[in-house]
Amino acid sequence: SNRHFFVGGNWKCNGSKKSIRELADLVNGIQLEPNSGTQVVCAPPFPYLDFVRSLLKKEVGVAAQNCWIHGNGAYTGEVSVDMLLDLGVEWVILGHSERRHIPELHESDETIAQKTKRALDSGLGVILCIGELLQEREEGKTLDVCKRQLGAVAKVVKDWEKVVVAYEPVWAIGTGKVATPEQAQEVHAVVRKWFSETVSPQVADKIRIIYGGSVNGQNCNLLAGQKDIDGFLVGGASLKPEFANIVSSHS
Ligand code: G2H
Repeated sequence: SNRHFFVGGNWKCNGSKKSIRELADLVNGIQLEPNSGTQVVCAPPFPYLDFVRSLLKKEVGVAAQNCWIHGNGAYTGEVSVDMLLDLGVEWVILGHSERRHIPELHESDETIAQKTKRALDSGLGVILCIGELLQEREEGKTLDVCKRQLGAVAKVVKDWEKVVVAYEPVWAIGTGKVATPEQAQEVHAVVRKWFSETVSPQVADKIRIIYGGSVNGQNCNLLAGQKDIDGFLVGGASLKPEFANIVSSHS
């Protein structure tokens, strides 16, 4: 395809100034094949965004892991899209399953859709995460759940140019139980078809659909070889040297 491969490192709630300095060195040292077009983005916790933007070479993007649904104002404890832009942050991860499903957070489809709209309207790129719980997969609801999560966003977002969709089956996240290439490809193909039918064939052809959930240096190559897998969102392995192998898995 003509879609540029996209690899995000979701550092989640991890890191210190010391460990992050080392990780930035590692990411800066990744040699991308000239003309590969592969896009690499790192997502540190909020307090380290400015530090990480200053450490990483400019070809590597920086993403926040969340953003506030409204603008600046009397919203104690929140971080606005304007602040992210001011720091030179280019992307935000929204709808991560941890934000959807951790009981203390419990973000709804509608909240995630409104955050996505605000981020896109301000010029940020959005890594929009979708995916089913184990129980939903066992009940045969995987595709319905993904379509419902995307549908909420499609109600308020018309321009998908700066969206990357991350399919992350919740049962595969941080469990070491990676989806098989066939399982992932099946969902990615249905998601692309959904875009073709619901948004437009042009958007379906262009949009990157990346896979997340226990991706590592061993399993990345077969996944990357699937027709509709355009990259990865990497958690645990993005904190380790094998992140370099994952970035290079697309050959
Ligand atoms: C899924 C993924 C990164 P991990 O959450 O978004 O994490 O690779 O640790 O399963």
